[in-house]
Amino acid sequence: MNDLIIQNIQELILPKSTDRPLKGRELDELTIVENGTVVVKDGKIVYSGPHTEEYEAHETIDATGKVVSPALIDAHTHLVHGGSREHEMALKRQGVSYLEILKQGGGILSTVKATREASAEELFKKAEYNLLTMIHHGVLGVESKSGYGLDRETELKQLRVSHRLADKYQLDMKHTFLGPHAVPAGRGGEEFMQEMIDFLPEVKDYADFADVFCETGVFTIEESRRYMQAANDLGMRVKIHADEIDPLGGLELAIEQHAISADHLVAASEEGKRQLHDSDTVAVLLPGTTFYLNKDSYADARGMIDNNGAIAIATDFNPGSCVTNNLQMVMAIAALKLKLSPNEIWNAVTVNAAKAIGLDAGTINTGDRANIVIWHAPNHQYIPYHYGVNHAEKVIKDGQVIVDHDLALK
Ligand code: IZC
Ligand code: ZN
Repeated sequence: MNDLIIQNIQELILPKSTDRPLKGRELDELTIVENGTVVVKDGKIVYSGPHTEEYEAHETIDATGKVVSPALIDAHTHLVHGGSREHEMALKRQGVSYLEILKQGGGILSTVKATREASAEELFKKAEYNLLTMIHHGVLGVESKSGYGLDRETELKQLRVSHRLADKYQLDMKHTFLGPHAVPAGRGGEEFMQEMIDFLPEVKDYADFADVFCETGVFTIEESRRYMQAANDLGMRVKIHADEIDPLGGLELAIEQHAISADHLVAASEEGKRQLHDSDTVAVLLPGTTFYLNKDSYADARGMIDNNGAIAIATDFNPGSCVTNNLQMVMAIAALKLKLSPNEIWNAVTVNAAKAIGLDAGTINTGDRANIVIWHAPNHQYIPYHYGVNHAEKVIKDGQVIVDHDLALK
């Protein structure tokens, strides 16, 4: 006997199972079954496809008028951090830029101070609340970065908190070391970078990826290259915050270093975008950040897709440049500002997001882990359309309903 049948699904979204990220035109290909059925046993998908009465189960959920999809994956977050930066809103209103705030010792450096001062327990509680918010919004796969310590002790504190969350909730999580996230006050970039490189052999036991913020006034292309090479030599996969604000050639460096992903890419060069053609490096686009930084120009998602690039979309949730952990909101911004089609958006937050962080997730085909969302929405276009609110009605992890939103008032 099976455990669960989800029946009468108005639209069942089935991204393709694949070994490689979906690229170029493949991103617009998505199977959407009308009147679908999903069958689950022992936490795994037994069947997903057109309506059938062939299966029996202990429990049935009627999804008439609803959309069902794989649980979402948030492939870029700064989940574990101390404090918050609402005081920077006033500076932003006065036109002080993100990099200017950082230069004045604020921005990332103000979160570093708060994160150093917070106990592991305080960091855990805060990150747990934010993670639970993500889960309530339909996310069951998360990448979580360090980077607010800039010293051994605090970076490890953040990574341990991230692991504790993954263990407690048995989630698909990946942990990323982002030691070179900013240059601490009074230090030189090159010399601090060497300290982070020397730290890699120890950090390797705690982190799946090594990441770096390559940006004007932060780390140069040369410093980033040395770091990525050192991580690659140790057998760590690499990521890079690339071309977020200024076009430094971070995308080309990511491809050269076989990065699993290159993230941001708002200012990526034409040459970098051209090189995506023959690369499996996933361009992780973070349009919620462009929105929150009040920029006019967004990443050239269409150009990247035209060049046969692989793209994913993520929140970049962090206390400074993108203060939302609602990936559905970012799906709406991607529709409007990146001009992605609904199919491209769904692939970008499921299967391709999983590829960007080396997870085997984002699909609900036979044999897959039964991580599923039932959406209070009549069709798949509706979710990026009705923006800023939560459409996830039920979140199912390993076949168990762990979130069940009931709007009836108490
Ligand atoms: O705290 O500002 N861009 N790192 C690079 C960030 C944004 C996070 C932050
Ligand atoms: Zn980031």
